[in-house]
Amino acid sequence: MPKSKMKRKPLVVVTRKLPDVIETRLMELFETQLNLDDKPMSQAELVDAVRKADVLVPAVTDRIDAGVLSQAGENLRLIASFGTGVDHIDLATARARGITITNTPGVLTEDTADMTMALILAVPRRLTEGERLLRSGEWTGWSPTSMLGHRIWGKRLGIVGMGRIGSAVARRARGFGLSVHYHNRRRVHKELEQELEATYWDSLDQMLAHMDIVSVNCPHTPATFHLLSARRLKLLRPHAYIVNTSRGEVIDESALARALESGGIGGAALDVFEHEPAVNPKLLKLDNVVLMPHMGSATVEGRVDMGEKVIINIKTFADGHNPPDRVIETMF
Ligand code: 8YV
Repeated sequence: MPKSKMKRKPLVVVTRKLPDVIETRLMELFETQLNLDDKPMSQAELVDAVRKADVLVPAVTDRIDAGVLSQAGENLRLIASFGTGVDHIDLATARARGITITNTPGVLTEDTADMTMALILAVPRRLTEGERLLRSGEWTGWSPTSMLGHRIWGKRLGIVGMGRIGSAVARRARGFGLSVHYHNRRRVHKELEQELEATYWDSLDQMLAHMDIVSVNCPHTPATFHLLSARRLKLLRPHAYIVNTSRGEVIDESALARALESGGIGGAALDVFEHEPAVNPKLLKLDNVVLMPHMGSATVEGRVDMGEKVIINIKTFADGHNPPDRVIETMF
């Protein structure tokens, strides 16, 4: 918790290139060190950053682990992360050192849900496969039996994690005629369940065994690491599709690649990977897999809104108040 207003302009170190309008405002308000080349920082460069900064603005590509945090200077009071997920930050070590963590929740919900819906459509309807065929020059024209996919209307969608993004996916899915099912740590409020016409499954195992499409929308935490394990992937029906716009670590990626290769499941659409930017080479070879380079929230509007949140969090903190988007470990 901030004890008092910062006496001078805080030194804010930003680890990645942000939208120009955000960088300009950061420089107006604070003493700001930008990363105009956008070259991801090494662990040694992150250590340098936390040694001098009053405020660090990292992103998902920075590993702010105990090794980095243990070398932070006394001045480092706030980590205002540019993004919603905070699995790249060692929250316990930060708390022990009295460092406040903020994130940018809410402003990328709709964009991420749009991407999820696009991926829910992309695999059953073979969108990227069709595009590849056309661009290859091998398309010989329409035929009654070519490029047949599967209808999604009337199918069952199982959402793993019914938070903001999961709910936004559910709203879209209903418009496409999918029936909505979900598994969550806690059952959501009755009103929300009714609005979404969503069926709650206490048992993830049971839900997986009955779904046509599964969408992963929970955060990555120690409790959700490999939540979709090799054992659970085997519970899915052979025609089922998996969509992941959350974090790669929630699915055992090697087990998923094996299941896709062997026909254990019907297909997958992945925007996130366990070892980004590396992607399991088996996945790259499969036609029933749609792969995206972590662009679920990649809209101009979303990035500016995220930057605005970062600024508000830093400014509020520097003025001696509790920033609006403080991350409390139990939230994740
Ligand atoms: C962001 C994300 O682009 O906010 C998140 O958790 O996964 C992404 O959509 C990224 O985190 C920015 O740091």
